[in-house]
Amino acid sequence: MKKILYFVTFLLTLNTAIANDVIVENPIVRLMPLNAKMTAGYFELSNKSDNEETLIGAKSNSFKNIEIHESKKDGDVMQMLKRNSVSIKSKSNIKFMPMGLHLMLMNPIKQIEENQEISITLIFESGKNLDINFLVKKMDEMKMPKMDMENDSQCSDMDMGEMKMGNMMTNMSRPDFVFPVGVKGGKNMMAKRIMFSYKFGTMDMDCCKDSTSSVNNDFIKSLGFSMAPTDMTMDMHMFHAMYAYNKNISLMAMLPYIEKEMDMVKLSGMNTGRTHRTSSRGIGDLSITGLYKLSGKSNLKLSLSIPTGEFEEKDENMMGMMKILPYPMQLGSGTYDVTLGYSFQEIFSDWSYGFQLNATKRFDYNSEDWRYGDRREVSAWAAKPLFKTFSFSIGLDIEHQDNINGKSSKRNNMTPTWNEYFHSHLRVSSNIGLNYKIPNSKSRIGLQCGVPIYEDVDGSQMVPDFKCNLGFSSMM
Ligand SMILES: [Cu+2]
Repeated sequence: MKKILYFVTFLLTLNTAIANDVIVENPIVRLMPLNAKMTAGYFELSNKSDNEETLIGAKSNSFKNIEIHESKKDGDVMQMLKRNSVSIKSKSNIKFMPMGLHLMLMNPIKQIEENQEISITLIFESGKNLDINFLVKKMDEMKMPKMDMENDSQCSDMDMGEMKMGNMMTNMSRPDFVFPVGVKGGKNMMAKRIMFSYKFGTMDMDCCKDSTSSVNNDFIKSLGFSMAPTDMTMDMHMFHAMYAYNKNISLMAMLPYIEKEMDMVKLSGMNTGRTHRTSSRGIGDLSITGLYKLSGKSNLKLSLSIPTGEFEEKDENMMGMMKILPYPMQLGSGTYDVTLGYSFQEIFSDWSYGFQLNATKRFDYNSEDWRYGDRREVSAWAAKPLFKTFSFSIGLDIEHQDNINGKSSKRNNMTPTWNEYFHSHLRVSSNIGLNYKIPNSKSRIGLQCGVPIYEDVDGSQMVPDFKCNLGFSSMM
């Protein structure tokens, strides 16, 4: 059988060798698994003529689309880049082979079979067309390296999620390719890609801590306050759109819709012991973000927060009068703020890890003469794919928030939530998460929940007892 095969190959080679002064040898197509959307073609090109020849493309009745690609190493990940042409100097030859130049054969018209012959026409700039019979061969012996296709600017016409070629599973199809959903900002995408996502974040806070210890209402009363918060929930619906201008620069816009609720209790005076609920809802601050890819593993983020959120939300107080709500119940900052971020992610064959640093600087006061304090955050995580579609992650978040600067003229002294010096905190939380990559789609779902494990706060503050984020994203 093998001999026949060699003979057939020999005949094919002979057949193509006599066609021209450009000679194609060993044309083979890698056998692909059932239902795969793409495979690769390899051959050797010799230019026996006195002129340079330039290969500018290929076509076939067996594939809807063929591109010339070159695999290149970027860090430890292979990338495939589209080549518009490949020139072969006079009296020289060039090899199309695994991990190098190849014909990317996309969207087969029908399933190809081992030892089948496939006719592919190589198109040259000189007007020369060579019809070559490629032989379909199994190529298991050639291990393909992992490919980081999401970083590739050009392989964009195919459904990457469905790409299965030999031993190759792309990093991009891994559930842990994207950051855990609670990590802000994201990764650069392939050029011209658009992604929409929706994230729901919820946080529940209880009262209170002072420095590192829990304190009760009597303690808050002893500080001279006549009211104390007892419970607060914050729900955020975040709508993101992201566009990759090119493979290095992506732009992102995010608008949150925020709902807040705070329960208070009267500690002294009239109505002692009476509870009261206030709420606020509406859009928060719009953020416009640019991501700049530094390498296959890291990017820089520059984000501008635009004060579209209300910072003078009102609700009825215990006496039924409309009053401005305290700082934590506001929806926006009222200021233009800048966040600088850095993300890093390393993907190994069976796990991945990453971290993100964010620093938010607020330069100006809002029209009520106050501003939220600056903020620094670190998020780190390790993730492990459990199945092809699921990954599990554990993570640690550290946040450091400064006190409020300035004072609202409408503040009062009744509750610690109105105290500008009761906002600074250092908080460490641990979290767990799940990423799910919806099979045969470009959509993902993520869930991440965390609890604080260490807190050091200035004054008496509410502290979260848990937070969760649930996200859905889809690439166009
Ligand atoms: Cu390719």
